Amino acid sequence: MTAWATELARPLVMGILNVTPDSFFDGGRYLDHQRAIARGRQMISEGADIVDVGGESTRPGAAPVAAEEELRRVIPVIEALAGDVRVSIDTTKPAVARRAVEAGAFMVNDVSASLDHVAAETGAAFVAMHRKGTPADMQADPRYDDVVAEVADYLAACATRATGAGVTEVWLDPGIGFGKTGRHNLQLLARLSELVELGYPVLVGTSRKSFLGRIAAGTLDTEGSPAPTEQRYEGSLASATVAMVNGAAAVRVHDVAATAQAATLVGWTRPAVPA
Ligand code: HH2
Repeated sequence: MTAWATELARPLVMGILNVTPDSFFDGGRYLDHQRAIARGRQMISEGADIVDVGGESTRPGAAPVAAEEELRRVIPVIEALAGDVRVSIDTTKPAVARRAVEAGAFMVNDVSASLDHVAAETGAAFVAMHRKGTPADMQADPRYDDVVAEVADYLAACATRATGAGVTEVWLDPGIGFGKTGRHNLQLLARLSELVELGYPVLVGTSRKSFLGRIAAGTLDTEGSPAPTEQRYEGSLASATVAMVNGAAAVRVHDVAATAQAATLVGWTRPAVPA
């Protein structure tokens, strides 16, 4: 387990900063570098422990972005923020991960779980996330015999490969919404301890995702439309809290201030807290 993350009294809050035109919640808001940097600074003041900078949306059906464009989006933002907060780079491209670490990122957050060699080379921490399929097809009828067991097996193999490659700080992420139905996401949250027991810090990202819109609209098991992202705040906070209570070492969120309060509360209500 990672010393700096586990010594802290509370789970960590990773603030999401998408420097993209098309991310499903904050797309277009922070495409301008000055706005992105200002939002990063705001998240720091709201209690973010990590700011996760991304230059390519992973939402279902998102258009791929060339490495040059992704670099143009993220590098100035990382350079501006890395002196003040731990910055992670949310990418699946080796060249972007490398340049981001040079620019000050301490962690490679990789939804494809394939950049362990870059993390090893650069000395960065590494998040391996589970996903089934690609953004183009991942939500087309995903099926598992036992989603938690499959995700745990996959992440255990990723961790073994990453440590074997020389990564010194490995994090695991169940990949909420990446090739999973609403029921799959809920099972992963309910049985998160089975992932925590693998012995690596676990990161969970539920923020504003569509299963929360389904819960808000009462359509979890139906064909009805999910409630829009603006109506998923309560579910985001509640699901992040469930994840933290069930052992997540960090949660990846858009709503930093509220989640930081929840994280503090979770930290102070852990059994080991002295009277
Ligand atoms: N979710 C998204 C992106 N990156 N990384 C990790 N480790 N875990 C996640 O659950 C995760 C992630 C998708 O959310 P977002 O960045 O808000 O949207 P988009 O991909 O449209 O930019």
